[in-house]
Amino acid sequence: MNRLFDEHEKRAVRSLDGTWKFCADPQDEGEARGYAQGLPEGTHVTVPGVWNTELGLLDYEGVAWYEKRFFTEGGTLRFRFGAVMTEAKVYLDGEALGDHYGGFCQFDFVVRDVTPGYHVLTVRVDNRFDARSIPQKKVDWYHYGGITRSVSIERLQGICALYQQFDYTLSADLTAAVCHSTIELYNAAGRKSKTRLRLFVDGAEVFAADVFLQAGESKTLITPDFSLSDIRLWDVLAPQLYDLRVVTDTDDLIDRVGFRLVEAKEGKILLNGREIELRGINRHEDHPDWGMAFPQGLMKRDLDIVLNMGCNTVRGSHYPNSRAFLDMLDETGVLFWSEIPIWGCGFAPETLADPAVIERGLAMHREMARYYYNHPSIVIWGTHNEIRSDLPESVEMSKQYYEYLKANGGNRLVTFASNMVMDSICYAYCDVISLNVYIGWYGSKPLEAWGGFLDSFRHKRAELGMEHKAVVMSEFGGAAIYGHHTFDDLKGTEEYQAKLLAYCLELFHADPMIAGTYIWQFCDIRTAPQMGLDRARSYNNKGIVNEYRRPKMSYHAVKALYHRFAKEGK
Ligand code: ADA
Repeated sequence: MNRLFDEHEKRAVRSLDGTWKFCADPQDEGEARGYAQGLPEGTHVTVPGVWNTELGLLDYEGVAWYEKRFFTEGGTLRFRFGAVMTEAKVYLDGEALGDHYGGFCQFDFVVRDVTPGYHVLTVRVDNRFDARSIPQKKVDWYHYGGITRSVSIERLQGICALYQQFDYTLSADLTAAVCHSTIELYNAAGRKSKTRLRLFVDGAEVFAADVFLQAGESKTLITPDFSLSDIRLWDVLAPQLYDLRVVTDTDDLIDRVGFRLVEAKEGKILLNGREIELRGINRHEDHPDWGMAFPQGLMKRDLDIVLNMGCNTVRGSHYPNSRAFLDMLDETGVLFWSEIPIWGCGFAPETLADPAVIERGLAMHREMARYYYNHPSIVIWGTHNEIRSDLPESVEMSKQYYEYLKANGGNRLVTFASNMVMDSICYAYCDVISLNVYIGWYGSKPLEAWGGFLDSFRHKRAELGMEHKAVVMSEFGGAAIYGHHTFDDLKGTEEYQAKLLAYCLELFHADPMIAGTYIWQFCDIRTAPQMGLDRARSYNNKGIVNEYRRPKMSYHAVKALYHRFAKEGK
């Protein structure tokens, strides 16, 4: 399932996870052949999953069809997909329900008057690229295909609560909050209906009203402000979650919220009024046997490793992560940076300036901000990664995304990961400056060049009049092939990687300009030569654990340092 807890007690939810019929469609003729009504041939695969882990399909890029037969008691049904990579067209008994673009966010379709009995759900999945794809074909990870997160059917009855966004403002002393909630209602019944709508926070009723809706009507209701006192703050490694429950006569929607305040002031990042040093790591959701379709046990294992290492934050490079993982972070008090898959190296300047591409990325930000809004763990939104932010073509995109997230993203800092360190013209569009720098790995500069780099950037920041903006080292690191050791200081060995990371971390920790670090990267990840990058083993080997989560020397080096930094403070 996509969450760690049941989102409904009243609403009937049927999981469609499990075995689905599957058929690759390399000639893209399934529509003409009537696959929407049901697949005539094919094998079986597991959903959630990626097709690339099926034998013979590792590098299949194209169209594929999925089919699931299910039983329902009928009525109004909501078909909910956790994520489909990359484009999905969904059909019920051959009738198109709609489509969705973008591989990392949830979407759903509501269908009325479904008859009781058996039905066929088919999904046409397309993971090909075009000129406006996000991401573009060239990426430094593996471009999988498939239904990668859970699918479920919800049976909607009467007036239902389909969505809730919870907003709050904390008092200056952080002990009280003024809150309101935005609730989207839908009448699934075939006639005008009335319900008693109630909102509970941690079991206490904070709002109630009678609501009337016509058959099939949708309505957004914003509750009046209400106050909560004696707030238990959600904090780093000290999470306090409040249960949120919207209840109607026939339906309910359960979520959670945590009260915390994140700020960037005077070159520092503050959580709940205290300066925090981000001790982080970049993590791709990738595993050789599962691709991006992570079972929860594996997410938990990754999180255990991250916590054991002394991290207090994870960057979800380079796309919105599974909500079950975010639930785990909410529950453990680990901070999260969430971004959309605009991975700059693949984008030509004219593509970045293309209004259709900007709009497609904005739609992804809208979805991310909407569905991830209530997660307290998300404290940073990332607008894009390593685009040519030194060029005027990047300005409009940066500006629009920044302004959108500031207005609609809740209490979060907005940033972008810049590799145009000295030359970016987009630093106006971030609250925190984030730098991706690979001194000691790419190019010929030795590790000792880091000190000079930090000083140059300090001057640059002053020159830009941005000394009030905190600086985060959002990427740095180097590759090590697991098990490769020498007596010499060779790039590619575990020894060199451990030395590089320890050198950088000590330097950044001692530098008052640097508010935090995200090591590149958590685990070795699969890459694909045909996507334009040629990596040893066809893996990006900069993980501090390998792809099976076996620790390299650097893991132990980072662990010792991050635990020491946690004790020392910045
Ligand atoms: C970039 C990029 C990462 C990864 C890294 C590397 O900074 O953002 O996704 O490709 O470089 O390993 O070179």
